Amino acid sequence: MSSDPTSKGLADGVSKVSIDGVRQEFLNFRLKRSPSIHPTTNDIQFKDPSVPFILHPDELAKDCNGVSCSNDTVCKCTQSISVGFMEPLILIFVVFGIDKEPHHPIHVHGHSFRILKVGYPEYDETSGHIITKNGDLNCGYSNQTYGCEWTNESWALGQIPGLELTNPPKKDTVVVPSGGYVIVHITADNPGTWIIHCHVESHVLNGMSIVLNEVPGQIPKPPKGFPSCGDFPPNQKYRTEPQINCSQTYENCTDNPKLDCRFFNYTQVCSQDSVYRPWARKNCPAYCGICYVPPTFTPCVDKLLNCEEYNKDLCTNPLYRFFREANCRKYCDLCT
Ligand SMILES: [Cu+2]
Repeated sequence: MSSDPTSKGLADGVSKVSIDGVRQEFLNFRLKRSPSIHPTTNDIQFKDPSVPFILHPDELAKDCNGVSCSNDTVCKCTQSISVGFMEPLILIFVVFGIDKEPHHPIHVHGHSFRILKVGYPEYDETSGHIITKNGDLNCGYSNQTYGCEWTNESWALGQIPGLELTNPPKKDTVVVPSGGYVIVHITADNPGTWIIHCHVESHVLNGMSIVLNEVPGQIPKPPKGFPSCGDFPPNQKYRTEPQINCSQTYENCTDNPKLDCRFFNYTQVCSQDSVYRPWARKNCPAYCGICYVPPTFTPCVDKLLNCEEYNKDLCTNPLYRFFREANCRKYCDLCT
C-alpha cells in the first residue's frame, strides 16, 4: 500500500493509489423481499426527485433524513451520499442479498473509477452455486440503521489486504458478484449530482440507485432557461422561469377567465422586467409562459383556402393576429 500522501486523490494519469485514512462507503445493492421483490441500495428504494437534483443538491440530500427502515418495511427516498472536493473516497459495492440474488452490474455516471479489489463468495466447485457469502463483511440492521462493515476492524482504517494499488483498472461499470463485493476508488474532481445504479433495467427503474452528490457548492449554474420546476406529464409543453412557484402545475395553469389575455401586448405585460409582471403572474400566467400549459396539437393546416389572397401583412400585422392564428396557420408559418 502506498504511503505517498500526494497520491490520495488519484487524478487521471496517476497510477498509484493510497487508501490510508480514506473514507469508505458501503453500498449494498440487493433485492429485498418484503414480501414482493424490491430493488434497493442499502435497503432503500431510490425515489426519483420531483425536481432536478442538480438544481437543489442541498435540499434533496436531506430527503432520507428521518426515514426509518427495518427488515420488514420498504423505505423509499431520494438517497444520496455527499462528497467534498477531492475528498479521498472508496466505495465498496456489495451484493449481499436474498437466495438466488443475481449479480448486479453497477454503473457510475460522471466518473470512471479504479477497481482495487474484487471479493467473491465461496462457490461449489462442481455446480458453481454459492455456498456462503464472502466472509470479509457483514451487512444488516444495527439500531434501526442499515449498513455493512468489515469483519476485521482494521480494514475500516484502510488496512485491507489484496488491493491493487498500482495501475488499478479503470472502468465505469463493474459486475458485482452475488455474495461478494468490489472496492472502487473515486476521484472527487467533478462537481455534480451523479447517479450510481444497477444497469439491469428493471432494477434501476425500481430503485436500485443512489446519487453521488459531489461538491454541491461548486456545481456550475445551469444555463438560462434550464427547466427548474418539478414534475410534469409527458408530452406537455414545458415552460419555466427561475422564480416560479414550483407547486404550480399545468392543471392549475390557467388565465383569469374574465380576461382574454391574448389582447395584451406580450412584451409589455409578460417580460421579466415589466411593471405588469406581478399582475401577469396572477392573471395571465399561461399566456405569459409563467407556468406549464398543455400542448396545443392544432393541425398544421389553413382553414381558409385563399390565405395568399389577403394583404401582405396578414402574417405580420398585430391587428390580424387572431385571424391568422385561426385561419392561416400553415400559410403564416405558425405551426411551431
Ligand atoms: Cu441489478
